[in-house]
Amino acid sequence: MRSWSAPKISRLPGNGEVPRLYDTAAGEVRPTRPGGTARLYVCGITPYDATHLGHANTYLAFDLLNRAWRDAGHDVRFVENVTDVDDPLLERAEQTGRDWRELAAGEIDLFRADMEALRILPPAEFVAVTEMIDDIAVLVGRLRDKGATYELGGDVYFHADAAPKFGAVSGYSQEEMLALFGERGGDPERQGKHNALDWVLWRGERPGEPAWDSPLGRGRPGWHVECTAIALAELGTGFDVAGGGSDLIFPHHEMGASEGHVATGEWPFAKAYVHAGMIALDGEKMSKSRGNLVFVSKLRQSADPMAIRLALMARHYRADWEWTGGRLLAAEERLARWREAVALPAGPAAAGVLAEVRARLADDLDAAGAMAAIDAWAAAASAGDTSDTEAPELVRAMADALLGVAL
Ligand code: 5CA
Ligand code: ZN
Repeated sequence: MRSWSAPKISRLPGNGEVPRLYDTAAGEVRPTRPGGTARLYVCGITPYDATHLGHANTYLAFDLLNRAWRDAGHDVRFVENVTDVDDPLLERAEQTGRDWRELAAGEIDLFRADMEALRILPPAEFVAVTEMIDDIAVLVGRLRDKGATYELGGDVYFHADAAPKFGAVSGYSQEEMLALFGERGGDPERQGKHNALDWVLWRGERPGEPAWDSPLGRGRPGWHVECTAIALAELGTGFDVAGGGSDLIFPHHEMGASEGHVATGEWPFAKAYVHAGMIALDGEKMSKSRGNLVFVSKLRQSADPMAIRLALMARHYRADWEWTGGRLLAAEERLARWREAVALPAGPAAAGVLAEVRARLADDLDAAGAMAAIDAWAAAASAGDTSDTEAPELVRAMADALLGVAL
């Protein structure tokens, strides 16, 4: 479906380093080794409510990666899904008496506008699950042909025991998996399953729910297999990074990786699993189900989207932290200092600042470290160090190209 429009990216002299990233499956920071084109899959929204700052922080993390790869001279093929048919969306539509398609379409529009305002580079393919039902059904059929599935009450389940690498992404214990599966949309208690961790691939039609014809019978896809099918169709197996928030480590990325492995016979499904931290409000993870949300669309009525971007980047993408108004104020002050400095006719030479910004970002996307380098330059420029007339433009270009901040 339609993506959103791309901001123009300023050109910079030379190239940055290829970024190193913390891979959840490896448990350490590792070099990324993309081929000519880096392949990135990021798990998109379930569009039953507006984009909140937690979502924004996650998409911003992968935007920094996208920009760093491009700066290192790679093309980037970036794919993002939208879970436009799933239980929470259908439940919200039911509660509010709205058509689920209309609800999703409105929230997806708002998401596009938010991403554009935050200057997130758009995906090459922005794919709704409802556009991929046939591909998903074919993938479930392939898993069935491999003997990795069974039927239960009209639904098709994946046998966790048929996946030799199950557990390799999260590294979680059986107890942790069971607890998280129950909390995050799974059904460990369902009677008749072979293993409590088996998950649904295809959900047979229920009265009042949307359903599609398929060789598996009428129904709709389970959650994890949608992302596996979209990633396989758009990127192929062995792509560079699968990304999302840390709440997707288990079950979503674990189960998706096993589906990809069993379907293709190849491992790893993604070379790295990269996860952003959880943003909280009032002491709890921001979540649509809890309702403790700061919406990006609301916040940008009174705040410069570039200040929102800076406020989010002030903390490392993997950190869990709490949003406060004070963070936005600090970011607004920083934005004003940077804007004042780049508007000067000259400043201290900035080639070293560019090298430092690149080095910080290549080190697992240390945006705060990169921003500190620009802070130091801006302070010196504003204090009257005016040896280089080209420096303000170079700093403006690096803030734009690497941090996505338009000054
Ligand atoms: N549609 C699925 C992924 S296929 C989904 O998780 N949708 S979501 O709308 O719930 O979340 C969208 C993205 O935002 C996911 O990557 C999720 O991990 C991330 N996310 C959700 N809540 C937060 C939060 N409080 N802080 C940071 N990231 C979050
Ligand atoms: Zn996903």
